[in-house]
Amino acid sequence: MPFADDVRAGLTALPKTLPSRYFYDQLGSAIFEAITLLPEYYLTRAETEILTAHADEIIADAQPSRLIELGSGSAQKTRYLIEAGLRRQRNLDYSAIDISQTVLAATAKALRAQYAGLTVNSYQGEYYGGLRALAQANSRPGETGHRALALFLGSNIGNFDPPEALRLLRAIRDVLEPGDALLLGADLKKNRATLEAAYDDAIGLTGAFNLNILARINRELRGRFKVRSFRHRAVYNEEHGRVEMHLVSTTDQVVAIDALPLHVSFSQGESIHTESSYKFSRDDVERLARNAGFELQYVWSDAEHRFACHLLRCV
Ligand code: AVJ
Repeated sequence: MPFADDVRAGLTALPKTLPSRYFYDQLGSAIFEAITLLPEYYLTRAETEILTAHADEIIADAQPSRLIELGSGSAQKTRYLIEAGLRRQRNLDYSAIDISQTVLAATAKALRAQYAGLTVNSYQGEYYGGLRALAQANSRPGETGHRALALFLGSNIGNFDPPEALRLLRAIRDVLEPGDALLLGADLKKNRATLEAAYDDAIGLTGAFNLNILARINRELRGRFKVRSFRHRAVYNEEHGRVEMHLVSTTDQVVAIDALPLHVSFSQGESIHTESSYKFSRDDVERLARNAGFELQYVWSDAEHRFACHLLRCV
């Protein structure tokens, strides 16, 4: 079981780590949805502002007859692009890749009911598996003139270390053709106070989001974490250009995880690194794009220049 294997690997490593993709069980996904409403968590609002203002322009540049979204979730922000696409042409294909079958089914149902000209295809899986399934379903040798626009929004790219981000963009590039494009949403580098507040909010939702990974280990792997004996820490690591989230042990303790089985020792102040959320400059995105086989063509930003959407053209 991947969760068990990854928990074992992360908690026996030094320093200790847990992969941030395991935040998103049913409770974690609900907490994340709530985080997007926090005053401190500006990312979702800034990206929505960009898509509200520029969807028609983005669609005019990309001219897609097909949208392919990685990590679609409820596809709330995607609707601006779907509606712009359907203003340009009567019919549009939408392929959604998401880890959650429940979310995919609900999103597909809602989108089909709302948009008559929209064909919805769902691919359940993690990004790489979803891209592979999509590529297999869409081997259309010889077909031309049907441009695709891939969507990777929300600064979800930020959770990948640079080599992994490059590998993922290359995998996206591999399912696209020259002339197709990728719209990449990325949170921008900015002052420490704004970044740290976004990941350490006043009412403690982000702390709950972080601690839930320990509660999930307790639920799914018969872990015996005393969740109250860890505290949430968020810090901007400027050298690496990333906000790090940690869970810090407030005491010396040994935690059993019965389903593995495993005993994990913590000293007081020792941390588990649970998430990196990379922040980008325009040059960072340009370099990443070029190395993955894209060319940075346009950048749209919100009024306060906190967040940017980048149109990357396949070369
Ligand atoms: C969904 C990965 C973009 O890194 O900002 C929110 C997740 N972590 N608060 C981010 C998250 C802490 C979020 N992403």
